[in-house]
Amino acid sequence: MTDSNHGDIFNDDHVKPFMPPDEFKNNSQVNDDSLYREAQKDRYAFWNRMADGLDWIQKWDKLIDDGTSPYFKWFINGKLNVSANCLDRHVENGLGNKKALVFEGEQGDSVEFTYTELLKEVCKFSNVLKNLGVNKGDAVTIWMPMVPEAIIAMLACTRIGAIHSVVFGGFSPEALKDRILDSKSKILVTADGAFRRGKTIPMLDSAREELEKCPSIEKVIIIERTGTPYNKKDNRDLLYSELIAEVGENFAPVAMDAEDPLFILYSSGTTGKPKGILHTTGGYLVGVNATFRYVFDHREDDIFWCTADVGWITGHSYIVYGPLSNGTTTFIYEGTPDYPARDRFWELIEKYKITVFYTAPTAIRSFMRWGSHIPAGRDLSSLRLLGSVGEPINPEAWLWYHEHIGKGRCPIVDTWWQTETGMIMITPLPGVTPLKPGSATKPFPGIDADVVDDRGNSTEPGQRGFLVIKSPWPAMLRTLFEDQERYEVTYWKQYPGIYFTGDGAWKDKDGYFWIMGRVDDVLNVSGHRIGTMEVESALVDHPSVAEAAVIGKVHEIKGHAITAFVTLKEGVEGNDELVKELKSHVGKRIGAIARPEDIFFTYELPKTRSGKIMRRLLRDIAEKRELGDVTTLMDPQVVASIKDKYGEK
Ligand code: 7RM
Repeated sequence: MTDSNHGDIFNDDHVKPFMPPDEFKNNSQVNDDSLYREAQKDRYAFWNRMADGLDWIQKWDKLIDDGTSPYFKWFINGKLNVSANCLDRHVENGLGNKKALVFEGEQGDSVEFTYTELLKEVCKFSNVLKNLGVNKGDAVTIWMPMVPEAIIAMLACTRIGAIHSVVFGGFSPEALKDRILDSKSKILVTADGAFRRGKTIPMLDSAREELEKCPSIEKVIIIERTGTPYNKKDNRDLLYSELIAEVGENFAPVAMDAEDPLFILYSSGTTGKPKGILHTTGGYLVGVNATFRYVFDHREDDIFWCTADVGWITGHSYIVYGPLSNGTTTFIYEGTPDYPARDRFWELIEKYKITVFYTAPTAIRSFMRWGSHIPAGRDLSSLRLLGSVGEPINPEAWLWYHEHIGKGRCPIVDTWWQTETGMIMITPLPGVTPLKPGSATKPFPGIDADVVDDRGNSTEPGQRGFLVIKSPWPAMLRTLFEDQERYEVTYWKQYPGIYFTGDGAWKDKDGYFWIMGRVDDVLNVSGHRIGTMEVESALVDHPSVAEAAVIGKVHEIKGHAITAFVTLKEGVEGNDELVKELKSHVGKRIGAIARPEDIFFTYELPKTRSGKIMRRLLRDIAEKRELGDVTTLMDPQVVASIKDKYGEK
C-alpha cells in the first residue's frame, strides 16, 4: 500500500440496513436470491442465459475463450447488431409507438422520439455515414452537446459497424485533437455550439485550428444547435440537416461479430496520455442489457433518467445501450441543475414523471447544500428508485437523498463500476439487497469481485486492501486501443490473471463492499476522472513552468479539488497574473473541469531520494494535516517553505 492507513480495521456496527419496502419488493424483477444462486452454481451458464435475451443473427458456438488471458473473448462466432437490438426488435415486438428517447433542452424546448421514429433517424444517419465512405471498422469521433443527435450518431455507427469515439463536449479542442489523432477518425460529428447556463459556447469554431492538425478527418458533420457563427470549410464541412434530408429511411443493420470493436472511450490514467478503452459488440451489450434490467428493475412504464453526459461511460451504458436494449424510455437533459433555477432537475422529474433517477454523489452534495426546501417545492411522487455512481457516496449524502428525494420510499442503488468494466459490477438488487448507506453492497450475479492484500490474499473483514475482479465478465474492456503493453501493465501485472481496479476497498462481516477511492494518481473531480499526470503535463508545457505536482485536495462537494504546486523557470516571477494564465492554460489543454482551483509556486517540490515527487506530503499540507513520515525526503527544507507559502493564502 502506498497509503498510511494500511492495516486499519473498519467496521459498520453502527449501520442499520434499510430493507426493500414491501411494495417495491412485490413488484420487482427479482425479489429473492435466485439470480445469485444461479450465478453461483455456474457463472457461465448464467451469462449464457443473459445473452439469450438478445437478438442474435447467428448464435455463438462457445461462450468464452479464456485460454489467452488477459485477452478474453466472449460469444465465439456469435453475430449480432447493436442498433437492431436497441431499436428494430422493439418495433417488431409492437413497441413502435412507445417513446424511446425524450429530450429537454436548456431553453425548455422538448423533442420526443418513439422507437419507430428513432429507428428512422438512425437509418437516415447510417445512410449519411455510408455515403461519406464510412465502413465497418472505421472510427468516427462524436464531440457534441447533450442533444438527441449525439445518440443518433452513436447508434448509426453501431448499425454500420463503425467504431465510435465519443469525446465529452466539455473537453477542449486540444483534448479533442489528441483523441482524433489516436483513433484516426475519418469523420467528426459536432455542433456549432452548446448552451450553457443561458449563454452559448462555440464548439466547431473553437476547434478550427486544432482540426487543421488532424489529417485523418475527411468530413465534419455539423448539427446547428445554437446558431453560433463559424467559418464553413469547403469540401470538409457538411450540415447534418441537409445530409439527412437527402437520404433514404431504411438501412439494413450489418451483422457484426461478437468480438468486433464497438467503441473506444478515452479515460484518464496515471500518465499524461489518455487510455483508449476498447469495448466489443456482444459481451458489452449482454452486460449492460442484463445489469440495466436487474439493477434498475426495468418496468414497462418507466421513464429513466441518467444525468451523466453521453461522453462518459455512464452515458454510453445507462443512457443509451442499457435502456434502449431493454425497450425503456430514456430521458436526457441538455443543461445543468442550477439553471435557470436550482430546482431545474426536480422540475423535470415533475414534468416528465421520471420513475428512476440515476445521478452522482457530487450532484447530491450540491443539492444538499442548496437546501431541502428546493426539492420540497416539486412533486417527486413519480420516483420509485434512485441510483448513485461515480465515487463513494458519503452516508450523510445517501441519507439526504433517501429522505428528501426518495421520500423514504425509494431504494438507492449505489453502483460501483468503471469505464473499463463497461457495466455495473458491485451494486444492490433493489428488490433484494438490504442497503447500508455508503456501501455499494455486493457483486452483481456472475461477478467475481474481492478485496486482496499486497500478496493477493483475500483480506479479513474490516481489513483494507485492493479491489480486484478474479474472473472475466462479458462487458470487460478487451484492450487499450493500439497499446497492448499498457493494457497488460495497468490491469494485469499487479496480480497475474486477476483484474486490478486501482481502487482501495474493504469488506464487512456480511460481505458488503465499501469502496474507498483510487489508490493511484487519478483524481475524481465532480465524478470525472482526471489524471494528476494529465494536469501536470499541461502545466509543464507552459513556457514559464519548470516542474509541477498536482494533487486532489478533499473537497466537500466535488470530491477532489485540483491543487497544483509549481516551480518556475529561472528568472520567472510567480504572481497572480501567472496563476490566472496557468489556470486558463490547463483549461485550454484539457477542458474547464481540469482547471486547478489553486496554484502555489514553490522553489522546489518535495521529492524522495530516488526523485519521486511525494504527492502524499503535498496532500497533507493542503489538507492541513500533521505531516507523516518525511525521512525519505531529499531536502526537508522544501516542506517548511511550501508550508509557509500555503499559509500565506
Ligand atoms: C462509472 C464510472 C471509475 C472510478 C472507480 C471508482 C469511482 C465509480 C463508484 C466509485 C465508489 C461507486 N466510471 N467510482 N462508482 N467509487 N462507489 N459507486 O464512474 O471510469 O469514470 O470512474 O470511479 O474510483 O474506479 S469511471
